[in-house]
Amino acid sequence: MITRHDWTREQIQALLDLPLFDLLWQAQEVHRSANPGYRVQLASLLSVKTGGCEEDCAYCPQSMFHSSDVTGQPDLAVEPVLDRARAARDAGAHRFCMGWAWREIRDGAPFDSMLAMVRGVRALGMEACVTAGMLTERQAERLAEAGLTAYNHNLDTSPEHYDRIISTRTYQERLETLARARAAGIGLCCGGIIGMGETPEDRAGLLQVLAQLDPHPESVPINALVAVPGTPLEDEPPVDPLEFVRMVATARIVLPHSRVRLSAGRQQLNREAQLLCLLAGADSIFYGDVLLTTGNPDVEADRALLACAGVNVAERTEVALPPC
Ligand code: SAM
Ligand code: DTB
Ligand code: SF4
Repeated sequence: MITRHDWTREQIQALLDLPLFDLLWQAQEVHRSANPGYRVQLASLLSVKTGGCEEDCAYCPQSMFHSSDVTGQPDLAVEPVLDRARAARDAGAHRFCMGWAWREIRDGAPFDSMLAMVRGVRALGMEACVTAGMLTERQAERLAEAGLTAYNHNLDTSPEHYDRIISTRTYQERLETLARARAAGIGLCCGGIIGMGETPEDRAGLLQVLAQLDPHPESVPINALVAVPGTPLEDEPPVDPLEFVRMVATARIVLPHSRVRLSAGRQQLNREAQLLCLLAGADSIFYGDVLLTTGNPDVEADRALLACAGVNVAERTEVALPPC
């Protein structure tokens, strides 16, 4: 399976516009060839530092610019975070992702705690992912030394649509953060959100920029906007589930070896739409009743979902799935 970095926007747009069954057929061919077997990685999320963020991302309930109910909370300490990681592992998660509502990482005690959390999660035998805004070269190196598997920093949308969503941080700054994490040897988790008033060209534009990253991000979260009251996007209409399926399928074709993660917005998808996403090549879900601040399908429902389709969870995790 050839990995390409030269997809044109028109080519990606043409994929997004294919008759649905042709798109699904292509996506399945790519998925079965690049990632044999339908295996799904279970990733659990925890917000370590919640709310009070200095950025103005229009979708985010954690921004101090918005009047959502999420307010600044004290940071969680190392031990409670590792207790949660252990519980997630025992419930079958393979990856533990931790979020900080920061504009950027600053040196000091909270960063030292972050490093301890990364070391602790790795010692539990799980992949560790951190999302905490911008970082310096040295901070990236220290995270790499602590054993961080991946840094999550999303491009969110196309370069053209971006300025309508965020004014406090540029697209270029995001690309530079990604480059610093990559240079330190950390895997990249980078994706975006649909349902923020973007055009189909913007969706193609996001996937094009992701495909230009060389190597491709190992992990690509595809989020559907969770329209949280009090955020500027609170009145955006819900994403059509088949649009979500199309975005996942196209991501799979353009980024054949990346782990495509069904991320925010799964609560708005019924069982069949989620299965179509898996059929289209999604190979990870967030597993646990909350994402960072918003809801997610409960663990039992997710286990039943995978069991119904006979889908296995990713390699290391040995979870006995209940019968359908
Ligand atoms: N502050 C860090 C940052 O922005 O990189 C980390 C946390 S931030 C909440 C991580 C990602 O969650 C965002 O980049 C965005 O793609 C996604 N996200 C946040 N709020 C969302 C929402 N309401 N709906 C869908 N995705 C959302
Ligand atoms: C990503 O792209 N989606 C996850 C993860 N990366 C960190 C976060 C989704 C957050 C949804 C809104 C919330 O729960 O606050
Ligand atoms: Fe802050 Fe991240 Fe939310 Fe933007 S997405 S407001 S940077 S927590």
